[in-house]
Amino acid sequence: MREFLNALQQRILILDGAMGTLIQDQGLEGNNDEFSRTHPQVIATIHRDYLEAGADIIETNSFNATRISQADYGLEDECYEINLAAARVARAVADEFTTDKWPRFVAGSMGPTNKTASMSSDVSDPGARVARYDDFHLAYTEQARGLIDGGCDVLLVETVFDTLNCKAALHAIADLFAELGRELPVMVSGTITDQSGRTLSGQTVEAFWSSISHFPLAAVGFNCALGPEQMRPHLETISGLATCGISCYPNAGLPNEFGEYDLSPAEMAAQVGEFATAGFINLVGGCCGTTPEHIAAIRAAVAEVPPRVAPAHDGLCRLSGLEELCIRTDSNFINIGERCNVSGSRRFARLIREEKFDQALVVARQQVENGAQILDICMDDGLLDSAICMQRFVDLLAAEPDIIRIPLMLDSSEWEVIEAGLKSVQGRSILNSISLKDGEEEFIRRATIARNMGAAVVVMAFDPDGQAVDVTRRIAIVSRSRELLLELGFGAHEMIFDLNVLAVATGLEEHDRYALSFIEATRELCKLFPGILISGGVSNLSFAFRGADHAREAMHSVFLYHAIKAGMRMGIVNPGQLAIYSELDPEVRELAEDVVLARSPDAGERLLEWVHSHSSDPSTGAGSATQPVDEWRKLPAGERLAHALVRGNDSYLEQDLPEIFAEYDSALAVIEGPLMDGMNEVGELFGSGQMFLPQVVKSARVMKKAVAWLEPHLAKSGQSIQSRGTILMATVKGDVHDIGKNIVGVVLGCNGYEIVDLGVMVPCEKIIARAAECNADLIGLSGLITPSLKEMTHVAAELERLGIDTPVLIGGATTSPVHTAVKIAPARSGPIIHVNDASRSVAVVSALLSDKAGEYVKKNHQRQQQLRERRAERQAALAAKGRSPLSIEQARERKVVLESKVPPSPNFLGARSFKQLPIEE
Ligand code: THG
Repeated sequence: MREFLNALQQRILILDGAMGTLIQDQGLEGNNDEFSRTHPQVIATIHRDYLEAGADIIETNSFNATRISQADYGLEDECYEINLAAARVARAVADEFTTDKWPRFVAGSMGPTNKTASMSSDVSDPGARVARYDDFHLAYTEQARGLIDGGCDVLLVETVFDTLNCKAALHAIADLFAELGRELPVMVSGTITDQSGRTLSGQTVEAFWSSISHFPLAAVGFNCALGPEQMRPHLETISGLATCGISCYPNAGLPNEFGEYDLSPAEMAAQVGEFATAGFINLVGGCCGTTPEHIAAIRAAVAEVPPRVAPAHDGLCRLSGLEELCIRTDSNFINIGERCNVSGSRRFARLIREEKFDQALVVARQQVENGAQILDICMDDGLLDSAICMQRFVDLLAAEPDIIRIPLMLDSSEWEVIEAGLKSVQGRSILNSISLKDGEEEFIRRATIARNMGAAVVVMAFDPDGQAVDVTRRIAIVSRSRELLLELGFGAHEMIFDLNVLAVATGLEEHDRYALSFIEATRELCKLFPGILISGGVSNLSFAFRGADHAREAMHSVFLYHAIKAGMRMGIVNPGQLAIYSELDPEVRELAEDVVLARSPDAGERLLEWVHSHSSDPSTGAGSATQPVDEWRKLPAGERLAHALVRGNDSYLEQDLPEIFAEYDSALAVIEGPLMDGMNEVGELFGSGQMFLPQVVKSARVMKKAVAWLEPHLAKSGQSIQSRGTILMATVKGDVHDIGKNIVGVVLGCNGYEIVDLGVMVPCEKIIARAAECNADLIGLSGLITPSLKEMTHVAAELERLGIDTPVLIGGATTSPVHTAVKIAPARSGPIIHVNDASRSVAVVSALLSDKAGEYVKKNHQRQQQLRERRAERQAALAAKGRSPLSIEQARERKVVLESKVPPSPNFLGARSFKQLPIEE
């Protein structure tokens, strides 16, 4: 390796010329690669001719020796041997010529195969592929192994017409090097197919380079398809970018009308000689139509010219689809489109669920049209086969040049899903995300795969203790992750740090400073690590205002205004819904700014009031100026209390409670009557989008006050608030998200339940052990990411195994009634209840802990049974349309029935010899 790299530094190295035409000249035709085994002397002679002409490097006769190409000859299982033979022939000849002063090198030729990984093989299905990443990985592993074992000095992945094929080859080579514990220099040579200046698969030169630049290449360049003249501009471009050597081996001109190449050795040498003086090249040779005479002439032309000196890396983040996206230091904020996310867009989720991928592509296109520069793709949903959906969608995107022009961000909490995406894109994508939450070893493992697959990474500010929510922890986690990535060989431009944009104005005071500390941490990190790429999921910020789009837009705009000033470089946003800070209505801007910058404790509430006073829907006007203030005071006492609860208004409690208590005559009756009615109404209003999270929390606080007032009366009648029940809550193992769980905890706590909160990343055993210890009446499992759904099912199964029938509540962003019914509930016989959101928790919990619990559980069970049946029907209907695979039973039912069960017997058994007859007979 060192010898080769030294030589590359010292002079322009000469590659050989065409092999195929010379083989034909020897009267051989057919499977060229097989001639290394059947006619090694012919191949050796060709190598000798090129070495005599002055080549420093000869290429093995193995261009098509992969199982993909050799399948045409039925030789797919012979590829290792074919490559081994090719390398041995070349090695032996190169050794004949090598002297101390002039080493000759063998480059193992690895062609593109005859298949393409990123283009469809079927006109009626743009997502179809005859060969995929894993097929290429396997084929190239075998090839590289044979070439290395046969004694090659260099590996040359060449004539790359589809960058995805090439990425699979580089990945295979990296894995093989790791296995062998030894490395060879690796070179890549792409092919710009025609005057379009793009590869066959549609990439520009810049995009091509960015897609493979993750690999520490010895050289990159172009060969085939073009003559030197047509290749020049592309060489100039890549020469200005690539931080490794540049190779070039053009055809001897463009083919004439007979398909022959006319450029004479002298003409060709003059043209490539000029590349050398222009300082474009480090290696030069010839492709189709070139002969040993061409190589000799080229050698003479460049002999005295010093090799090109590669530029140092400019430290800029370069991503790509079909085109390059270079994030320059002075680039504007980079918009990453958030809408192709099944958990972030109801519309997109429906389209994917119904397999309407063509319409899902429209969602992608709209974002590009609205200015997205990167597309985030997320298929995380408990009821989808997310990896398949990811692969399918990305494969389809590949056929939409107006969309796939931009880079992708593959967003999943499941590694296989991200991998499925990465294996389908030729461009340089962003992997979203890795984090320290599962420890450093796992972080390193995943980062290494990301690197071998050529992806930039988003690093979330998580660790085993959870999400970083303050400045100090954000900085500590980012610094440590950054250090680990640098050790792994990542450049600073290949890592993007996500500092956790979390929901503010939820009604919980501890969330108030989440945005402000994001902004502060951004500012600090930019000082510590100039040029650091900081990102975040902007729409998370306003989850508490779901349904109030104007307030959300204002919050996003204000947040971005400050975060960008602090140094935030990119963000996941809805590009069609970005308001401009200076054009915001000053009133709402001020309110949103109070919220985002935590400028006053009642900021959230005031923004809420603004939402209500600007709502066209009068039912939303809770507590707002549109509602005549004292109208509700005329209602009967019980209804007044419910109303106060719904409005989160505690100013009349003192006045109303004695009257109500007198009327109902029992504290419990008040709680279970008007108060519960109120909480149920809260649940309904929230569920239908007419109420927002902070109001739910406010209602819960009014509840708490009311219950506190009633408590002495409860005690007097032998009842007590403490006896309302103990609820154990935990975010399950593997998940660090806890904002939702904490809100539910507060809401239930306000309602007199004792909450035992085990925190985040809680293993199943701990949940079960602690539930027994604290004698929990209910167990609440929370989670935001899809792997948590499996973990919840696991907890359910464990409870079943141990014979524990404590009811389990399921909640969190990716959970759903259907998933709970179909996947979690069947894991146990005890009750599993899905709780849609915080506002529903009180109603569910009180029902479960009342004397009507049995009935409630039965109803829940029936409802889940219905959901399961409905889903089974829907699946069957989809299957009937042939859009999703049948079950194995169904498939067996439909098996082909052969007419005769008796196979015909052969005419004879055993060996028989034939007398060879003359051909005329
Ligand atoms: N960091 C990183 N990746 C992320 C996030 C992050 N990926 C997912 C998420 N967070 C960013 N994406 C979204 C997408 C949509 C919404 C929020 C964040 C959203 N959607 C509307 C809602 O839920 O109210 C959906 C409305 C509709 O159905 O159309 O808010 O932080 N690295």
